[in-house]
Amino acid sequence: MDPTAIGVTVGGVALAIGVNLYFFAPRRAAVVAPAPASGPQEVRIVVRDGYAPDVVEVRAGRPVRLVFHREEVAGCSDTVLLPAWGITQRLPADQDTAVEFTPMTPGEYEFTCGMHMLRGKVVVR
Ligand SMILES: [Cu+2]
Repeated sequence: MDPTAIGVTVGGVALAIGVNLYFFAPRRAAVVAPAPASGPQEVRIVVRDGYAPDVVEVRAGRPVRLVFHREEVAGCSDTVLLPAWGITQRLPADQDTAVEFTPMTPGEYEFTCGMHMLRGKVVVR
């Protein structure tokens, strides 16, 4: 390959990586819940065309409180399911709704909307 072809190839690859980072990285960045000396590890999650953040990292053996704030009226995001902890919770629009549980076993646990289209996960460490 001549230098121009190499330049175009490298540029194209860099652009592809950049586009992927732009679209996927922000939503995949895990938020690590602060672990206070007492009280639950709390994380706020905005619900609008998905969950933001959609990956939440918490510590095992301590209570967790996820506060969902649903910023949309339509769609099936009106219910969130955390099957690992037997939680099915309605999320009224434009307000905070908290769910609480205590994860005991490290692993990755999915949470979804009522029809399993919107997805997020709790990473327990
Ligand atoms: Cu859904």
